[in-house]
Amino acid sequence: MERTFVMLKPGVLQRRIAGEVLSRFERKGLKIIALKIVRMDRAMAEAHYAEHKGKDFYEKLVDYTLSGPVVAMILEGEDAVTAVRRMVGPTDVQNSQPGTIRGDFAYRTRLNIVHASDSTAGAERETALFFKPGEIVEWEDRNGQWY
Ligand code: 3AN
Repeated sequence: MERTFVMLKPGVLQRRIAGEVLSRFERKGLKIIALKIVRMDRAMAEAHYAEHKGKDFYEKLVDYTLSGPVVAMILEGEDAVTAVRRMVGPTDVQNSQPGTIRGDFAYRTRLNIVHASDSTAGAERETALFFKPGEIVEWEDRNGQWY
């Protein structure tokens, strides 16, 4: 089963909408196998957003990421990377349809509330940055026939 990494950005805890966002992934049928609140340090934020270093929004993006704790998680499901990206919606919030997480909760692209891995390789890299192997809990899915 495929795994993906998701991070709810600092605005989510500030706005008290972590439960609402998390419940969307659960309702869809994705399985939470790791979950924690993390206060990232600068090295971690820079590693996470290394591909954007040098872009005009990079410094503000890193500052925003460091402005408060984030909620990090690993979700499992069939084609989880693509499924979660579809639920999250496009990066540019002006293109995010209502019904997507960004479309429903975000007004600014830089504050687009959620990060989700864009590939299985990305998911593995980001998972390693946030989680130790012992923090990932594999559990038996007794409702598997529903999903
Ligand atoms: P995504 O998060 O959809 O994979 P990326 O990886 O291109 O998008 O961008 C990472 C983060 O950088 C976005 N979540 C967003 O917060 C910020 N970002 C990307 N493009 C812009 C932009 N043009 N202006 C401001 N912030 C941006």
